[in-house]
Amino acid sequence: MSIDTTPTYNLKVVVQETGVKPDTLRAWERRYGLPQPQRTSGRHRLYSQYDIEMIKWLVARQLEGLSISRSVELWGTLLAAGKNPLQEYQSATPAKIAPPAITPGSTVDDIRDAWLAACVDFNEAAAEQILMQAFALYPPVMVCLEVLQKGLALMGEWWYRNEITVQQEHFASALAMRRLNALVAATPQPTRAERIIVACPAQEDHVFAPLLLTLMLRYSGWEVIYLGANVPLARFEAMLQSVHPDLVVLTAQQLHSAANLVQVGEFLRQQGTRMAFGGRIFNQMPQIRRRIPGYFLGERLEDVVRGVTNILLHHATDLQLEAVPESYKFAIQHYRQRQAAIENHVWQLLRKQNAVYEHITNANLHLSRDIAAALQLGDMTLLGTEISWTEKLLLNYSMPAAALHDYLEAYYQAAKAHLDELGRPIVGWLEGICQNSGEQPA
Ligand code: B12
Repeated sequence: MSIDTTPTYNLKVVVQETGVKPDTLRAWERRYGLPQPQRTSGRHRLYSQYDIEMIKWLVARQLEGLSISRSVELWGTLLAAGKNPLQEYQSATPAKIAPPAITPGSTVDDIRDAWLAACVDFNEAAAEQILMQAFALYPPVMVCLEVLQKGLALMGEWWYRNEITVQQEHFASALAMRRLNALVAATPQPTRAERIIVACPAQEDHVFAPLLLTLMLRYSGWEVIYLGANVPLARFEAMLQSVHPDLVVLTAQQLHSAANLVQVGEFLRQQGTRMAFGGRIFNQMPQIRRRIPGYFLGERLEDVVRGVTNILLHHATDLQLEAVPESYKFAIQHYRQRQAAIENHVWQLLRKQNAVYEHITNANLHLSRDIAAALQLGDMTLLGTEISWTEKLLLNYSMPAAALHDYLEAYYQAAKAHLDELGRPIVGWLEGICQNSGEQPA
């Protein structure tokens, strides 16, 4: 079946048909020579049905993850091989092309709003098309920061407030990750001599930040070895010996994963390798920065390149570390030995109140991780922030906060029964929190 090549349609029709912005179409024509519409006597563009199908084809390839330049190249390769690209890839063309959500003059804020709306609707075609237009208008790092990162932070906030479901949040983060992965995969070869490892510490699954900073550092010319989520300390030595990094950058968004940086930082220091770090939790709890044996890179991802340059090229100043009290170190060991007995005791106490098994298991997992983290970071009051976060979450989801208080009371009784004087920081903190919660109206 041959498609009509008669110049028939003006730019407005093509925009309506394909959803691609006029600026983007003109940019493709200028940069890649595709499509090449005829002109009217008044120099206005006139497109054929074939041009429209070609544009839709290019859009479909981008939705599959190709860059526009690769899509154009693929078009040319197929033609050169005597094939018809429109037939070769017909089945992959999306059934539904979203209407243009972005108009000339759209700001990044408008683009973020449109992307979020498409994600909330589970409309992948629209979300991808909006991103494609955003990347045609703005530099990649700017789109990642202004649309994806800020968009994900908003999604997280809306989930917390029970305004969207966990499925909507997962959908958006999956789309953002896919796009970021494709950008990272297409980064150029390094131009600088230094080599950087980027990773999340153990128990940290949030990989958007480390992946984005991998992109930014590679764009700045460094060689980056990206390790992804949840990297254990075990066998790190072997990696250091084979890779010889100039810097290890670790990102943590939560309290317990931030605490894991203490051990990694100490290990790297012994090995003579520098470590730098950052992440949401260090902005929320600035006091923990001084416990981590590494360089704090700043509060924003935009600060990372400057921070790394400072460490690698201008030899950053010595670290200002604050030691954790010895009593806390003993408390951790003691708590770990007794943790199973405490949790068993909690279960015995709450079983009588018909508590839900999954809730108790979950609560034990989170509280024990946070207690260990607070001890490692030398400040039991850090736990207060985590408890308030959980209280508000329960409130937002109309769940009884009383269940949390009952659980903490049971944990306090169990800890008192199983911990001796070495566990004083833990029992003391639990005692304080139970007394305070008793004073508050339920
Ligand atoms: C997507 C997401 C997930 C995805 C992650 C997918 C993936 N492949 O990465 C999944 C579903 C796996 C997930 C899981 C969980 N998540 Co989550 N998640 C998010 C969400 C929505 C976005 C995360 C993200 O990528 N943000 C992008 C970053 C870059 O944005 P940002 O933090 O605003 O970044 C700014 C600064 O923090 C800073 N920054 C961040 N990193 C770095 C690094 C450096 C070096 C520097 C300098 C600066 C910097 O720069 C930015 C400003 O320029 C956040 C919400 C949020 N606000 O981030 C919640 C959030 C981080 N998650 C949260 C929670 C609770 C969880 C879970 C515990 C949920 C559960 N019950 O299982 C698990 C924990 C998993 C684990 N073990 O790590 C909470 C954490 C709260 C807390 N008290 O710790 C958040 C904050 C949601 C909320 N509003 O409460 N999550």
